[in-house]
Amino acid sequence: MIDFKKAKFVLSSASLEGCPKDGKKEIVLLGRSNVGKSTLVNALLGQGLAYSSKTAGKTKTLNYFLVDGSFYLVDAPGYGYTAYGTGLDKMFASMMEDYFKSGRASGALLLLDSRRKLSDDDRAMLSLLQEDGVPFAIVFTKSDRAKQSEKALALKQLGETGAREVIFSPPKQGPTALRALVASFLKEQE
Ligand SMILES: Nc1nc2c(ncn2[C@@H]2O[C@H](COP(=O)(O)OP(=O)(O)OP(=O)(O)O)[C@@H](O)[C@H]2O)c(=O)[nH]1
Ligand SMILES: [Mg+2]
Repeated sequence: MIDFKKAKFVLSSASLEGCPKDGKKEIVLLGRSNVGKSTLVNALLGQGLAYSSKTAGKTKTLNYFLVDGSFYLVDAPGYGYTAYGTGLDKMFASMMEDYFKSGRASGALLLLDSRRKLSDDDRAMLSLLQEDGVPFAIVFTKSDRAKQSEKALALKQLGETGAREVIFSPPKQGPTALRALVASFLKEQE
């Protein structure tokens, strides 16, 4: 059993070179800016280690959290945030492409807003995950703010993605299902 609450922040890096080199497995959180990645990291870890903000573009680096001394949860910057012009998104795209090519990710959680249509960037990220064969699950965030009809629509637009599982967050039963999902990605790669 992984003790998710036994977690610590390890490092931030804006490039692959600065990422940990100890070969521990990694689960990465992906999604547009402000979708709730850092918030989900904190929910998984049961503590406020990752910085979340009302303002989009808060996370600007790959942030590594070591969980129970055994694997890394990686909080990534969001895409689709244009306040810096397209430069940031280009940087994000090349950094994440490098990241996937490196084969570092044992699994990914792709976060989508329960109330919004899939953006072109969301679709591009789905394609990237599929092409690179990274096992992934979809987490629909902000479901506490979504109407039933919006949730139904969110599911409908997914189609065939090859996602392992689709979870609405925050889940009613707390982080248990999300933790089990992360554990299943790690187990598979043993
Ligand atoms: N109601 C509600 N608000 C949420 C949820 N998840 C995140 N938020 C809020 O959404 C805002 C953005 O959350 P973050 O976790 O910072 O988003 P992020 O994806 O890390 O954003 P970037 O770092 O900019 O890429 C914050 O104000 C959170 O409190 C949720 O499930 N429900
Ligand atoms: Mg963030």
